Amino acid sequence: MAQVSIDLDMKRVTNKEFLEKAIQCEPVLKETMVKPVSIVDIKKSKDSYPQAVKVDDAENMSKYHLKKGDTICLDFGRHQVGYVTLKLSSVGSPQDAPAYFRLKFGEIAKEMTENSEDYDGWISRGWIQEEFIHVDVLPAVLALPRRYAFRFLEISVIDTSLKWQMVVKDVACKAVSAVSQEDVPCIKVNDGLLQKIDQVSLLTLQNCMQSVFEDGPKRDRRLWLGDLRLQALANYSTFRNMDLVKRCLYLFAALTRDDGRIGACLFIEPDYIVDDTFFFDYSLFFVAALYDYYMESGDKETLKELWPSAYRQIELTQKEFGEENLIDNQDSMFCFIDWTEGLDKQAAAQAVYIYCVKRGMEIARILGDEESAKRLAEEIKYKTEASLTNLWDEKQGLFVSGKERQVNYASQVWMILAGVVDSEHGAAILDQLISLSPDKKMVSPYMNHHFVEALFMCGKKKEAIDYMKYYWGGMVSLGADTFWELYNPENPAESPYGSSIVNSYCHAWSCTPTYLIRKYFEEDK
Ligand code: RAM
Repeated sequence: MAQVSIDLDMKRVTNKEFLEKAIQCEPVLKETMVKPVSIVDIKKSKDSYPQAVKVDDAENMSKYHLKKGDTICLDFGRHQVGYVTLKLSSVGSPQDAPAYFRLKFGEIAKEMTENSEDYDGWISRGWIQEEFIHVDVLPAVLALPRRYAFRFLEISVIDTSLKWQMVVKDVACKAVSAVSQEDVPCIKVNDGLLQKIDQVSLLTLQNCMQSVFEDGPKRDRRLWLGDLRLQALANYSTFRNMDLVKRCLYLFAALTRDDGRIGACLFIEPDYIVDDTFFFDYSLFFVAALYDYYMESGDKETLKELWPSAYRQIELTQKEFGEENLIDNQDSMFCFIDWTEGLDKQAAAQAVYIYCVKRGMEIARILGDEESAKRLAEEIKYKTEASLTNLWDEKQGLFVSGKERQVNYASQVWMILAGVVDSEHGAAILDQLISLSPDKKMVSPYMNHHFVEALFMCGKKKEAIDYMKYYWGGMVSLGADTFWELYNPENPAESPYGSSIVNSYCHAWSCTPTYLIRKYFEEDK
C-alpha cells in the first residue's frame, strides 16, 4: 500500500490577512448548459480500453421504456464537470412501486465497464461516481446535488413493477469552470496529432480550473501544490487567469503548520483547511510557483508579501540534509516525485531542492534582499557540489540515488532541470538513460512532463515532440478527451490505488503539453 507522510499531531495556524486576499480572488464560475449528444453502447472487449458505439440520437431517449434490468447510456460528447438534472416519467399502468435505479457516471468508456463491487483498493470507494436512487412519485425532476466529472451517464433500472416502465425525458448538465477553452487560440503548428494533444490538454486544464486549481474534478478535487505549479505554467500560456493562481498562492501561505510549513494540499470546504500531508518537494514548490507567478504577472506586491513564506520552506527543508550536504535517507514518501514503486528519491529530492533554491535566490535578488540571495547562492553551491561528488557515477554516466545507488529516470531528469549539469552534459545523460532503460521508469504524466521538459532544455526538440506524441498521443489513441492522472503505456491498467476504478481521467498534472508545445515548439513552425 502506498503511504503518504502524514503529521497527525500538527497544529495549524491561519494568516487571516492572507486568507482574506485569497477569498477576494475567488472566481465566479462560468456556467454552460450541456445536453447529451447520443445514446451509446459500450462494448466490453478484451481490449482494456473499450469504445462507445453510437446506437441512437440522444433526442430519442424518451422512446425507451425502461423496465427492470434495462439500461441506457448517454454520451455527452466530451468530458464535463457539472451538475446534472434528469426529467423522469412513467408509462403504462399507474406507478404502483417506487422507481429504483442506478446512475453511473464515467469519465471514460472503460469506467462504465468496471464493476464497483470488485473494488478493493486503499482509497475510498466513495470516489466511484455511482448513485442508487428511489423516486416514489413520477413525473419528477431529479436535480442531483453532487458535482460530477464525466462524459458518460448510464441509467440502469433496478426495478419498476410488472405494470409500468420508466422514461427518461430529458437530461442536462450545468457545466462549470473558471475559464472557457473557446477563449484560447489554437496552436499554430501544422500537425494534426499535436493540435489534438493541445486541445485535450486545454479541456483538461479548463475542467480542473474551478474555485481553485483542482487536481482532478473526479478525485481528489483538492488543491495540491505539485499540480498547481504545472497548472499555473499551462495557464500562463493559455487562459492567463492570474487571479486564480494568486488565490491559490495566498491560500497555501495563509494555511500552514505552526512552524510555517506549507502542506502538500488543502481543502476549501467546509472551511479553508490545510491537510496533514507534507512532501519535501511539494512544500518547496511554493518557491518555484511564486517565482513563476511573478515572472508572468509582474505582481511585485504579492511577491514581496509571500516571500517570507517561500523562504521558510527552504529553511525547513534544509533540515533534511546531513553533514555532507546530501539528503539523509528517508522513508519513500517523505517526498513525492512520482508514483513509481520502489523509486529511490534521494537524488531527485536533492535536485528539486537546488531547483527551488535557485528560484528563491532570484526572488531575493528581485526584492533587493541581498543577504538572503548570498546565503542561497552558497546553499546552491554546496548542494550542487555534493551532488556531483556523491551522486554522479562517472562509469555509468548517470546519477545514482540512495544507499543502493539506484539508477532511475527521476534523478537524471531533476538534476538536469535543476541545472546541476549543463545542457550538453544533460543531453548525453538523457541518451545514456534512454539506451540503458533502467527498471525504475516513470508512471505519472507529472514525471513524464518533467522528462519532456528536460529533453527540450537539452536541445532535444525532436525527441521531446516524438515522446509527447508517444505518451500523450497514446492516451488520445485510447479515446482520451481529457488527460489522465496515470498512464503507463507499458501497463495501461496501472494504478497506485489498488484498482484503476478510482483513477482520475481528467487530471491537472497531465495538462502540460499545451504549455510545452507553446513554450518550446510553436514559434518554430
Ligand atoms: C495524488 C493526486 C494528486 C497528487 C498527489 C501526490 O493523490 O493525484 O494530484 O498531487 O497524488
